[in-house]
Parts: sequence; structure tokens; C-alpha cells
Amino acid sequence: MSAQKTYLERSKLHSNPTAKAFLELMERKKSNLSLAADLTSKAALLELADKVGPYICLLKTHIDVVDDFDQDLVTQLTALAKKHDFMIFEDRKFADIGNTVKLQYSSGVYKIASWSDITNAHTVPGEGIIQGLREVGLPLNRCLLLLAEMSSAGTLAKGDYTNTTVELARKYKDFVVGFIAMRRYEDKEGDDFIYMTPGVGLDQTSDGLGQQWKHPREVVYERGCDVIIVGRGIYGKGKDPAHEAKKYQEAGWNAYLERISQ
Ligand code: 5BU
Repeated sequence: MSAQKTYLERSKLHSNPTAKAFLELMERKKSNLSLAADLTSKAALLELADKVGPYICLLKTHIDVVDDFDQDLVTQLTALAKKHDFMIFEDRKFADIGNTVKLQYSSGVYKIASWSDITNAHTVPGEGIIQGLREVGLPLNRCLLLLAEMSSAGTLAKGDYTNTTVELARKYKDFVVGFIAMRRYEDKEGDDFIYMTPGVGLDQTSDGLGQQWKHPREVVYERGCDVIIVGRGIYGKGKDPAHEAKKYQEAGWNAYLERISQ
């Protein structure tokens, strides 16, 4: 079972260079924490990324919510990724036909493929969305996560939809390296997917808008997921982001150590 292997052992099972490097990074930095940095100002986003950088393996962005986005933001984020040794994941949730997502991924204001190591997509349109993104991303050594499930109440991503999404991932393993998921799925021969889970919090359980927060130990140890994605639990009102990030890093890493020692 891949859940019992270390991140480092699993890095050797991947052909995608970014997935490989990401798993190595997690082990080196002793972090399975991703910061969901949903801030709307460039300066605030950069300040937060710099403060929390030492504790995370992955910075998750929603680049289209930044009011004063410019190319320099990307340059500076990339520099911070280098300084603190983390990767970048634009949570774009592509959802269109192959030809359109190719354009959305490569072009426009954000040119996501040029700077984001990892991005993600819904499987609603069918296989073509993966083929389109792969044409752009693979030559740049990028990788993709599929949204197999979501953290929000009443999500329609479940049952057959989730199962078919997993089958699609198996078909495009060179580019699809994992899932946004709420639990680890049963492995088939040769599987090693990276499971990233949003909706993680140490104290609150809900935000009144459908988000459902689970404890890091439940996510990593009980549900077998690999990366905890935390936003407001770290930068929420009145919080000290570096202090909170350290707590989440420890909670996530201890749950991982507990899991692999089983
Ligand atoms: P929060 O502040 O920890 O609730 O932020 C969660 C982040 O994860 C936020 O950026 C969401 O867009 C993102 N997210 C999510 O919450 N649930 C999902 O199923 C997916 C992404 Br996919």
C-alpha cells in the first residue's frame, strides 16, 4: 500500500519530474502543509508567502482574486518559492473542452503554465480536458491533479463520478499525478497518486458557506491523504500566520509519521 511508504520512497515511483521533486521536497522539508493563500492584494500575498514559506511544501494560489495582479507578482512568488523551497499550485479548476483549456492554461493575463508547477481540473467535460492541458503542461514538466471529490457540503463529485475520475488519472499517469480528494482510494497495481485535501482546520468545523474543516490527523492518518491544504486556519482574522503554520506543519507531519509507522 502506497500509504505506508515514505514520501521519499514514493518519489522514485513517479515518472513526472515535478511529482518526483515534490515528494522529495516534502521529505527534505518535513512538511506536508500547503498554504491556501486567498488574499486579494499583491503585497499582502507576498508578505504572507514570505512569512509562512519556511513551513510549507506548496503555496496554493487563486491568482484571479488578486486585484493588482501583474507579471512581477509571479516573478516574486517564484523567487520566494526558491528562497523557502516550496512549489506553487494554481488552484484554477479548469472545466472546459480541451481546446479552450489549452488557451486558458497557456495564455491570457495569467499564463498559468509558465509559472505554476501544479494545477487542477474538473473531469466534467470528459477526457479531452486532460489531453488539452497535457499538450501544454507536459513539455514544461508540469503536472495535474484531478478533482475527484470536493470538501464542500452537497458536492456532486462522488460515487461513479469519483471512480471514473480515478480511471482517467490511471490513463494519463505521466501528467496526472494525483487528486483533490477527501480520502485515499484503493490502489491498483502500479498506482501512486498524491492526495491533496482542502477543508482542513484545527479548531473550527464550518464557515457557514459550505466549507467543512477536518483535523489534520483525520485527513492524513485516518483518511490516508498526503497534503493538507489550509487557508483561513493560518491567516484568518487575528492569527499569527507563522505561528499557526508551524502548528499545522507539526500536526500534518506527525500524522504522516504515525501513518507510515503502522
Ligand atoms: P480555507 O480557508 O482553508 O477554507 O481555504 C480552502 C482553500 O481550498 C480555498 O482556496 C478553496 O478554494 C480551496 N478548495 C476547497 O476549499 N475545497 C475544495 O474542494 C477545493 C478547493 Br478543490
